[in-house]
Amino acid sequence: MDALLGSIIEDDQDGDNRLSIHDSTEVSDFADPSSYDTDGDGYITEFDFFLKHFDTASSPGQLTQSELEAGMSTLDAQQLLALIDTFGSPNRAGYNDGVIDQYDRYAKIRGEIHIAADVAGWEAGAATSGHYQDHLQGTIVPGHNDTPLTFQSSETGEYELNPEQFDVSSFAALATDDFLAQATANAANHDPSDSDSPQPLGNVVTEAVPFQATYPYDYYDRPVYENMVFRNVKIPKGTNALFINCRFIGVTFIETELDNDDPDYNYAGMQDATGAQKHPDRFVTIDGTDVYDTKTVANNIRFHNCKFEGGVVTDVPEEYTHARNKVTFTGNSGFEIEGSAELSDAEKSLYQRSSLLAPQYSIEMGTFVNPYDSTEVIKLSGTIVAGLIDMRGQVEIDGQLLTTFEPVSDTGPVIGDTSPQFNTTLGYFGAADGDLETEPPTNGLGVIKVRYNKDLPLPDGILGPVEAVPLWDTYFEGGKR
Ligand SMILES: [Ca+2]
Ligand SMILES: [Ca+2]
Ligand SMILES: [Ca+2]
Repeated sequence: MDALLGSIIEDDQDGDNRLSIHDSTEVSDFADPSSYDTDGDGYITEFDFFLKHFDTASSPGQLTQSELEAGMSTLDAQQLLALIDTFGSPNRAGYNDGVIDQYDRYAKIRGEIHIAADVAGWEAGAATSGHYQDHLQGTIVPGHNDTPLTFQSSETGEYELNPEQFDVSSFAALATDDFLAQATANAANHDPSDSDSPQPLGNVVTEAVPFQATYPYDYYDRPVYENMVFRNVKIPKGTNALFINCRFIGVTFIETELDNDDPDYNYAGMQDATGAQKHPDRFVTIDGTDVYDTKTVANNIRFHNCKFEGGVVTDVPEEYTHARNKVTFTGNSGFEIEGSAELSDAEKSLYQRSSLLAPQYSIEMGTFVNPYDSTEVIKLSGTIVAGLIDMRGQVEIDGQLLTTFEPVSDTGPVIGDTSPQFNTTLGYFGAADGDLETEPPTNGLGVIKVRYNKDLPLPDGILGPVEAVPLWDTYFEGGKR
């Protein structure tokens, strides 16, 4: 694999991180290039070496789970097989047939990558340095006649979305109902003999943030709301709740203080595992008042086993403050918009466009510890908007993912030259690989799929940019034609 990467760095001409056996420059290191093309797709890729490495005489040309187990744990083998065997369209050849073979042509990305920076910026930048391929690995398979990788892309500028471009006021206006009144009404239906009934108010749990992280940076005392139904609800600042097995209908609007650009905002009120204050001297000033605990004005929420027949929308604070403004989804949480009996057709299409609209929020999805637990599967559809997002375990997104936070050294929450620590994380990485929150679990890899749906309209509340394409044939002046 190291030799292949070396050849790609030296000889790949088009940036797709694979070597075409029909391009003599790309395969100049190989005496007999086609002999390395195990899957017969005309390219030498990681996948060819993977197929060859694990294949045995027991089922030539096909990798079974037991063949993979020669090089990894049973759970890793199970999940890697599932990941590669079930990517893409269920109608493709070789889909979910229980083996990995030439039909399961794994690629890291199918489509195009556009990068605003130039190559020199990547190769000389403090965050990366060296060859960009050391940091951007895996086969890219573009569509027919498309370009796999474009540096200095003007398209990234055209479609750049800043937090200021999101207007969530129409959603806030829909969330008319009082949170505590709804919670109190739910709790009134508590039946001590029925554990599925709404649980009484007043239960509190203390948990780490991020939840289950090996290296949490804060702890919260969360009020627990269990087995409840909420409708068009506005969750007030400072609620910091844990919702278990709750159903949310319509818009769930999460309020937070907008004035959060003080560098101490993340730190004021931060606690250690014993509950003691980590930075008792830090505070921020909001509307002329000194606030020593910003938990009281922000909202850090966890939804466990919750279903949403509608959208989750947050206020858009000035700055990204991941310790304070965070929404975490765990358990079997997901959106159930299409089949909802509660929503009108117009509401369904509204929330399908905007199932999660959290422009400056930190979003955490999935589990840090149970990558292959069937009770830990998150399913989302539509356009997901977050400040930054971390997805671990088993997550499926059918739609698209937009993140709004651009980390800049010594600006806002980014202390010093730590901008690479503010990233979107898909899957498990250890601290040595730059994920300072956790270490990979020992029991598997997880399966994350992001399937872009180009037909999906962007969510309401985006103020721009809009592209108008003239359809000349549809307009004519000057009488009969
Ligand atoms: Ca190539
Ligand atoms: Ca190949
Ligand atoms: Ca297969």
